[in-house]
Amino acid sequence: MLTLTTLPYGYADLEPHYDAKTVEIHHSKHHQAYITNANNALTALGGAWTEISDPKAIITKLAEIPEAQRTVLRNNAGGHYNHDLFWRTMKPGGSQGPIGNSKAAIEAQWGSFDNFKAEFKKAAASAFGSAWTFLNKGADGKLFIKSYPGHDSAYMDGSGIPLTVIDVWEHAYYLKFQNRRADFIDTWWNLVDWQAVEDRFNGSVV
Ligand code: MN3
Repeated sequence: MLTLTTLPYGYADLEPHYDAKTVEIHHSKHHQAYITNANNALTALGGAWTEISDPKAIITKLAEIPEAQRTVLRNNAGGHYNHDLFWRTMKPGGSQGPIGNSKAAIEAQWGSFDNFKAEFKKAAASAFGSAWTFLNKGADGKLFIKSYPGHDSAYMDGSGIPLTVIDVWEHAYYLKFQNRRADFIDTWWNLVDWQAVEDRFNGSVV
């Protein structure tokens, strides 16, 4: 069964960029609800399905899931995975910017970090409704920015490996930013853990 990941920082530790109340509700209520819903679906399937503890084992094999629970697991195991990635690629105080191989790949793809940020912000700001915007490493090794609806990701269509992600569902920012999603995106850059992105780019953490 899936379990809620303990955050590697306290709820208030992403302040002043990400407020403690939103982080607490987002993790302990929203993220937890996806896990509860996914576990209910795994229980309904029974057998070996209840032994799965890694959401990636679900979202990379959706076609193998019996149809009766496929959509609920797509939405909720996807929600668990995406939130984990969101939490794990932020850190208190953030970091200076891209490093190493992922930095070189960003510059090769977009010319500069600033150009990449502008393209990423454009994608995240314009993603319709409840969505996530990812930086992915494609199967060909090239980086790409893509927004996905609901809790989908590149793992679901096999197009690549997610490196980092911003949650732009309203619950991710509404308490502090209300309708100003663009301001939340601007603020999120202050928290991105580029060492974590580099580790994922290099394949040491997927
Ligand atoms: Mn969320």
